[in-house]
Parts: sequence; C-alpha cells; structure tokens
Amino acid sequence: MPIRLSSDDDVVRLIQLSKEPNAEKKAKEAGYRLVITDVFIAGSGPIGCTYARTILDKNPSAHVLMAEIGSQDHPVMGSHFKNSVKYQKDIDSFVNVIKGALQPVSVPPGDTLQTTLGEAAWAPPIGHALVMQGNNPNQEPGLNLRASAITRTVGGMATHWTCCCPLPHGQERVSNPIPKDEFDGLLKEAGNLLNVHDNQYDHSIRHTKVKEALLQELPKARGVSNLPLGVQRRSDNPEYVTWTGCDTILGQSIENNQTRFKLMTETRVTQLYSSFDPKMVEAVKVRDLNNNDDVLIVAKTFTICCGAIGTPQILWNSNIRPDALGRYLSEQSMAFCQIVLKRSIVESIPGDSRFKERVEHHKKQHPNDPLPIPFNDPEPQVYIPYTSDHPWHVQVHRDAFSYGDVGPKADPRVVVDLRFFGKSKISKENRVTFGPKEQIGDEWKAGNTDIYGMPQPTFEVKRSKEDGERDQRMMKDMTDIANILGAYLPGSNPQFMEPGLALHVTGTTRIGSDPKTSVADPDSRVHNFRNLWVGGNSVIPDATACNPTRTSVAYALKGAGAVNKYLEQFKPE
Ligand code: KBG
Repeated sequence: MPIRLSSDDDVVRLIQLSKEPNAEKKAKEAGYRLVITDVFIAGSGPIGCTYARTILDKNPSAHVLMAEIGSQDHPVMGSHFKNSVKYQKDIDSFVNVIKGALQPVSVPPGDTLQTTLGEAAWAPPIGHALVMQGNNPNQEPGLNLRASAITRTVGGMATHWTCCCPLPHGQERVSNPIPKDEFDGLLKEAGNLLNVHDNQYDHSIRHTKVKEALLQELPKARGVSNLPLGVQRRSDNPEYVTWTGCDTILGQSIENNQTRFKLMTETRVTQLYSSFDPKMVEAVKVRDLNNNDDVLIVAKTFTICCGAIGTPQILWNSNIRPDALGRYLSEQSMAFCQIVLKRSIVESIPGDSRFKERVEHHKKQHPNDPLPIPFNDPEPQVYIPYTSDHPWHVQVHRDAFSYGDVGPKADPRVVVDLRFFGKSKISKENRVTFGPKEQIGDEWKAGNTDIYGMPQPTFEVKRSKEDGERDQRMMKDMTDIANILGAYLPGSNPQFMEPGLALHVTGTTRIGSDPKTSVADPDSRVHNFRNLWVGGNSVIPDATACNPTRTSVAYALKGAGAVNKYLEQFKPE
C-alpha cells in the first residue's frame, strides 16, 4: 500500500511530530515517511545546483536535500550528455538526445486530431481531446507556446544545453532590481561557476573563416565576437571539449560533503505547507514516483528551481498565488536558417598560411576528400551581441538543437547555423495558468493534470505589434548576414520557429521590489515569506534576447547568499 498523506491533518500532525526527538523513527512506526533536513531544494538543474553548491561551501553545518522529478541518466551527477566522444564525433546525432529530453508543456486538442484515421478505429468523440502527454483541452492554439518543453532528468536542461553564456545588454536588464555594479559582479561569478570561455575555438579553421567574413562585411559596431561558452578544451585530448553541466557547477562540493547532501530522484515535489505561521513554509510533500509513497520533508529553508513552468506550478498547487504568479511571461522569437559556405571562403583555406600544415596533413590522409577542412576541425562558435540598433541576439555556429541536423546530402563541415533570438515586450497579460479554468457555483470545474499529476499548465501568450515589427527587422538582418556567408541549405531556408522553441521562458515568478508586480524580492525570496526562495529563468523580470542561464545563475548566487544569511540564526554557538 502506498503511503499517502491524504489529509492536511496528517501533515500538521507530522510537522508537530518533527519537533520531537527521534521524530523520523516515530513517524515510520506510525506508517509515515518523514525526513528532517536544513535546506530543501526542488530541482537539480543549474540553478538548484548553484544554490546547493553555495550553501554547502559557505555553510559547513547545513544539510541539503534535493528532489528531482527525473532519474539520474548519467553516471556522473548532472554531467552534460554531449561530453561523450560519440556526440563530439557526430554532433547531429545529439539532436535525437535533445528531442528525447523535451516533454511538451501544453498540446492543444487540434494537434491530436488524426483526420486520416480509419473510421473503425477508436478516436475521442467530437468536441473531446486526448488527455495524455501534456494534451490540454483548455489550450487555445493561437495563444500557445507549442514548442515549450520540460526536461526531467538529473541536471535538467543543462544535460543538453548549448552552454551559450552571453552577458545581457543594458536594455535586457531594465527591470532588474539589483544595483548595476553588484549585478555585474554576480554575472562574473556566474561566468566562473559555469566555466565560461570565449577562446576555446580560436584555432578552428571554420571558426576563423566565418568570423573573419563577418568582421570584413559588417560594421565594427555590430561587435562580431567569439561566443562565450561554458566549455573547456580537454587537456588530455584537445580534439574534444568538456561542456558545462551541473557537475561543473557543483565542483567538488558533493564529493567533499557526502554526509551533508542527499539527492532524491524520480520524486515529484507536490505541495508546500505553512500550517502554523503564514510567513513560514514548514514542510513540503513530495511523492516518490517509484512506489507512489508520499514523503513529508521538514526543513528550515525551501528553494524551488523547477524551471519556468514547474516553479509557478508548485507555488500554485501550494495555494501560494500572488497576482504576478505565471504572469509577465516572456519568450523569445527565433529566426533560423542554415547555409552552405561560399566557394570563395572554402577555396581560401588551402592558401592560408595559418592552416597550411593542417590542410596538407588532411589531404595526405584523405586524398579523395574534396574539402580542405580536417574532419576534426572544431565547429564555428561566433556571435553578434544585442545592440540598441540591432536589438536581438545572434548565434552563427554549428551545434545540436532539437532541430537543424544536416542530413546526408551536405557535408556538415561547410554548414553553418544562423539563430537569431528576439525579445518580447513585457505584458501582464502574457501568462501561464494552472488547473481549473472556471468556478461553477461553489465548485471548480475539474482541472486537467499533466502526466505527472500536477495541475496542467495553459499558455496565454501573444507577441505585440512592436515585437512583430522587431522580428521582421531581425529576419531581414538574418538573411543579409546569411548572404555574406553562403547559400541556403535546401530545406533550411529562413523561417520563424515554433513559439517556445527557444526554451527561454522567463518572468513567471519574477523578482522585483513591488509585490503587486512580482512574486519574489531582489533576493529571490517569495514576498511575504521568510524562508521560501524561487530560482531559474522564471525569476528574470526582463525581456531578454540572449540566453538566460548565466543571468539566472547570477540571481541564484544572490538568493543562495540570502539563504545562508537566514541560516545563520541556527548556527551552533
Ligand atoms: O534550445 C536550446 C536553447 O535555445 C538554448 O539556448 C540552450 O542553451 O540549449 C537548448 C538546446 O538544448
């Protein structure tokens, strides 16, 4: 029989019991699972790990318990899956890993309608939709972020991310409530934690040629540069790199503090409880998904870092529903195309004295290869930062996403991806809601749940007229830049990608000084609570165009500092 904390009374009794000596043992004797710790962290992605590391390193007495809904799928906790030689040799095969890692958030009914299914087969009655795998009868297709997805595994999205860590431009941090100098310092610290470098591709032929072509054709003010990446070339074999994952963020702190850190995998965080003091969270109910047991965890502090959808979902399910929860949602637009490099660029390689030796060596080894580029030449990793005149973020590179593999007809060495990320105007009306949509009399209309049994998220997101005009300029800029480099790869012509595909939703638990327009304070502590924090892209209060992880880590470093400060009151004399 699974252990169920079916009533709030059970929870209150267990919280009371937790104050007695041998409470965990007594709870077990009574048929419950109770765990007592100092720090509870929900989510094992880069932000949860930033909190864990900062707390373990700076607070030598604190015990940290982390819960993750996914399983540990890599022997090294939180490692980037792309570190395998297999993917470094064949980057396109990593596309399948990313696809497999993305579970859609909200699928509208129309997307599950099979119009060519034989009439004899079972299908939902007209007006009904399938209710499984994130399918959501309440989702208005025109307001959906159809490609928005969640990764449930130890390490979260950092198991497959592109590790792009640019610094946000001033216009991407106008609502940031933290003083500029302080935030600059936090971004720097975040860069160190993420092991960010911008010189690991300097020796690459393709990188050099692509960057030089852009530098030659574009005005200096565009700032064509090396993409800052969480990556380091391996010293034992410089052919390969180590991409930053949560193992990088955690460093040695788990190793050094084995008795003080515990990870619960395949564990759903269900609900936070404040039964005695409305400003304090006393416990969190989690469900062990392997046997459906409920476990009550009593802690001194709670930090929820479950992504931009999961974090507000847990707050909502805990009846913590400030006005701003799920609102001010911002997602980037994406323009994408792939080009095959111009002949003139490729033909300039053999005569370039910087590459002569490598090209000749390659020719000797592979006389039948018509391309003067060694097979192990690293990919280009170039970017054009956001500027006031060109307010979008540009990546000119070759990397694995959930789309954009090259296919068998082109040689991947001459294919370059262009990804342009556009910001969206912040609007209170852009939001994600959860669970029941309407109250009928005294009753809530039954809400759907997601596949994990939590209230189903529904998007209501529109791009403004201003966003549309900016997107149009961005698309033109992309086609101009593509023409500098080459011709479109057939099938990868310039296109806007499905809304949500950037996987950069922000704002759903945004920070700020005003509790009316934000969920948490500048320390990421939820307004009106003393011991509850939120972390992740959801805390970003701004419309950003650049990749948000570094910014979120910066906010998390400040938040974790506030957790440590709060814990000082419990330090042994
Ligand atoms: O889809 C991308 C996303 O746009 C990004 O910036 C992140 O780093 O990686 C994702 C792919 O895993």
